[in-house]
Amino acid sequence: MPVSLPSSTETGALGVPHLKRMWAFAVAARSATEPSRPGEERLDHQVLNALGVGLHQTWEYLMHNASTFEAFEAWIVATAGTPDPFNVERLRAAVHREPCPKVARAWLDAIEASPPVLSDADLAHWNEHGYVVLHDAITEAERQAAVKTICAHVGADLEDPESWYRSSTDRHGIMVELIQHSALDAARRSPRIHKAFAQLWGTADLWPTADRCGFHPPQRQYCPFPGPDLHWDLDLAAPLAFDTQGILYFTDTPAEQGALTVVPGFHHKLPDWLTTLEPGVDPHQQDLHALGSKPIAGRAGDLVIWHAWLPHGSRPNLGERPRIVQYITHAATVGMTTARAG
Ligand SMILES: O=C(O)CCC(=O)C(=O)O
Repeated sequence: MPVSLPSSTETGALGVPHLKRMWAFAVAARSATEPSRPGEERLDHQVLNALGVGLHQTWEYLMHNASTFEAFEAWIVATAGTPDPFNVERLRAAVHREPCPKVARAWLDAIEASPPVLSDADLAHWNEHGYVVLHDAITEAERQAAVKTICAHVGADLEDPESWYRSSTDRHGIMVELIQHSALDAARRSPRIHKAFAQLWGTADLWPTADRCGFHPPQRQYCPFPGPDLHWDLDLAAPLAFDTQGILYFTDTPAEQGALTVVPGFHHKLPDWLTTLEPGVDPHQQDLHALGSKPIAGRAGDLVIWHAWLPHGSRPNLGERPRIVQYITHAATVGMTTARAG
């Protein structure tokens, strides 16, 4: 018997659209009666970003807890605070396919009218190579606060290499499950970063992601590189849609210090390349480095933005210092048509 899910417009005590539908989907999926919801992942993600909760964090909770919808709403408030009414109203309008609320529209118009932060040369580089570096994406004080916060969270003292390898339930390889912190909100709220993504998407009507951080110490004999090696975070079997990803370096990151690695220019090639694979062959199992991978070195405060169609990953840290980062991108409001660069 197919499970019927509530409409995205149905809300609970928090007044947040789509949340009840996500919860009902998770409950059905837990009892192995997963209803089909093609193409809803972007809306899921938009709602979670607006609430400041992470995607993995939320599904982890939903798949193991959340016996009632009220419990799910209470978990959101306990995890990320009471939803910001500005975001809730913006979300509500988007889900109801209504024009953006006036106050939000004025804020987005101001971002669109602000001077570009990516030059014509940056945009030409983006078009050709599929990645671009925004220097001084955050202030020095914000960078220092983020380093302090991440180090404290993983128990690392930058002057004591022994302390860089402490295990914790929040550390998954080089990823750190730290999302809700004011030191990380600085980048999410930054008009400079918002503007860079607005230039690439062709609209400021975007949502910053509530994503995690990274702490990637130098490789040791008993702490080998855990990955991720080159991959995509896309469903390559589904129609390909434009998307961006980003990594904010909080420390100087020379190429050998575990820098983000991409295959430049592959956004031009991916659709054709996929058609060259025999049916049933997994694109991820190919030698993606052989496509021409390149580490993207950067300075502390650089934000590297890449086209989601590029194979990308990290690499072993063969340097002397840990690489410390925040993952952040902006995604367009679901249903919006955009005039993006490239
Ligand atoms: O941390 C890195 O360098 C790679 C990040 C990555 O693979 C991802 O965000 O999907």
